[in-house]
Amino acid sequence: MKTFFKLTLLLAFLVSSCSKNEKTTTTEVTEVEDTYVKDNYDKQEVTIEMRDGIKLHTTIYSPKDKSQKYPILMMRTPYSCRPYGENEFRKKIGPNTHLMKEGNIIVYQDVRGRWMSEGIYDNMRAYIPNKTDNTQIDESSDTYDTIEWLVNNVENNNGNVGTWGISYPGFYATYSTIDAHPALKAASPQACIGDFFFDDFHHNGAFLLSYFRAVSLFGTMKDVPKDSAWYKLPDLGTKDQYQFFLDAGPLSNLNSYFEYEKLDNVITSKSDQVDDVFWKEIIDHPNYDSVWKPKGLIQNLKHSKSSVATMIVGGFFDAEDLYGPFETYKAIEKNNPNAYNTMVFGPWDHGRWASTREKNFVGNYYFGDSISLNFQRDIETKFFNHFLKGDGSKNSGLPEAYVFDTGKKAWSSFENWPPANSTKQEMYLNANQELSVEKKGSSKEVFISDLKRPVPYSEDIKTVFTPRKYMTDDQRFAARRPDVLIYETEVLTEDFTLAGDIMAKLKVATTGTDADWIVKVVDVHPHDTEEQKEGMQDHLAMSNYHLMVRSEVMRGRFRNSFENPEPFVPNQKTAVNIKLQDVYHTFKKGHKLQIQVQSTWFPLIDLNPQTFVPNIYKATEEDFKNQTHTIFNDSAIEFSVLK
Ligand code: PG9
Repeated sequence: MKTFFKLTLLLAFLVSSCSKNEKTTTTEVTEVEDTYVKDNYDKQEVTIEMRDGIKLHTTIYSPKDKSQKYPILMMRTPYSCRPYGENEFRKKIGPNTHLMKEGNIIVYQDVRGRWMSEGIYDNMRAYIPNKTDNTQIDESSDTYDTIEWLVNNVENNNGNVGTWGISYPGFYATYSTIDAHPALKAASPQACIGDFFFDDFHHNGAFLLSYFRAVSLFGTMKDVPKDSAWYKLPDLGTKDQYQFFLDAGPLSNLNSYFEYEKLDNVITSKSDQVDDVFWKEIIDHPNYDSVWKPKGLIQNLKHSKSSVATMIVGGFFDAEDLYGPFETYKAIEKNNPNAYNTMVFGPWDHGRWASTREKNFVGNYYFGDSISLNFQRDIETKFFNHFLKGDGSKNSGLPEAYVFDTGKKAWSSFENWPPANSTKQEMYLNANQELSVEKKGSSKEVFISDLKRPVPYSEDIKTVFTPRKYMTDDQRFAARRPDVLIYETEVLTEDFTLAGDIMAKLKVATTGTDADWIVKVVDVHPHDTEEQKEGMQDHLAMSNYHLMVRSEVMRGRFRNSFENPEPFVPNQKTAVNIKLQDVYHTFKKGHKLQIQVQSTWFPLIDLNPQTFVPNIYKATEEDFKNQTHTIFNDSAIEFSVLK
């Protein structure tokens, strides 16, 4: 967006938000009677025919008050429009209760192949550019055909459409901007998946074993509409997922969980190994290849229409989709510099900005009151009203980048993200656990990576559907292990703010021929901290709390290419660069900045055999070997520092 507009927006927002800092009371927005929707909205269930003849189930909630026309707000979802039945009503509808109470036409749609819609599902269905006939369909064409039907058939609509969604629904909201229907005026992709090789199921090629139970939710395919679940989540029979997966050994030992007894109307992968279509994709395609690449949406944002105003929303502690929202915002900025494209990143875990709770925590860590509630009232509602009910100009009164400093616990508005006054600064991983701007002599640290005792990613004994809380967990349990190297600054004598991404430029060696490298950025709190302890697990204390601010893994075989993995040469010094997603965090005076480096992170991610094999998903017990790893002190961490 042009600088003039950015300055205007920033000024307008600062004025408006100063006047609106009054505390949102819980009663103001969250006391919604269970029957509010039923009392104030009519419900229709229709099937909308797509250009190739497939019919998609669509639920329409329209305000009973017909005294005015309303825009259409739509969420397309793989998670169901439930409850089904025209006399069954959701308790809340729309992005938030303000937009529900003001009156909008709220639409939910089961995407192709899911729940009550016809067709066959395809995870992250690849975009087809330059379609030549009606048999060529994707989520862009399905959205276009749906909007065309809605604006021509739903009574009392004002001709403007908005899309929104969190996570997978966020992916469909991003998709709606590609070859967008002219009635689409606004889209808010939130925690939007960008690419399954970097979001959710994989991080830089490592498989998120912590997503194991989620695979079947998306890999059990059906070919008829279903109003109840046709899939089942594997029951591991224990709360101790660390022990379960450690005992399970190689991933191929888990295939049996994806052999489904014959289920009606279920399409299987017809393979000799597994029935689950998605699990077969995962285990047969360990590299970033012709299966994963076309499914990545970021590359296709050059086809986004600049006529659609976008507000990308994410949480700095989102364990599921961080790559997606950051890369979606940056890709639209790059491809459509004149589009209205903004971002909001707050102190949230996955989707928490939709919460109506007064107090905002992520795991053990407290960030403040009414953060989500104020976002819903002052940002999200304003965005949609401006573009769907207002003049739709670029003068929305909202900032370009509205981001929460997770150290200071306060919002900032920037004209760009990353901020123009954020500059790169390197710090070296020196001897004596010292992290400092100068490289001191020549040294190295060595540790044994023992695959029978991998570093836990969390102290919690819990079998998850997907990971969440660990993103702000205290990292002292790891810092005190011999196979986790730590490097930290002196106690800071002044505030030190990071704003932007972090690049770990490691120089490593291993006695093996493959290895994973994990880097964590930790805010070490003073022993006498005043930080709030409320809501913290009993075995923890804020005194000396090691708050994880950011973390990431690089599966070493992919260090030079995600398409073509390479072994390490044993004992040869090798460069491994790991990009850690953006942060906005002030390490306050009296705190320390700590870097942790390790090679296992279990069972967040699967175990690397530490010997190079063609496909880790098909590795055997014999491939898994303990190795000794080395980190040299010309390893540097490049920070984006706000001056
Ligand atoms: N991105 C989230 C997810 C995707 C696939 C499996 C499990 C979770 C989400 O849609 O919530």
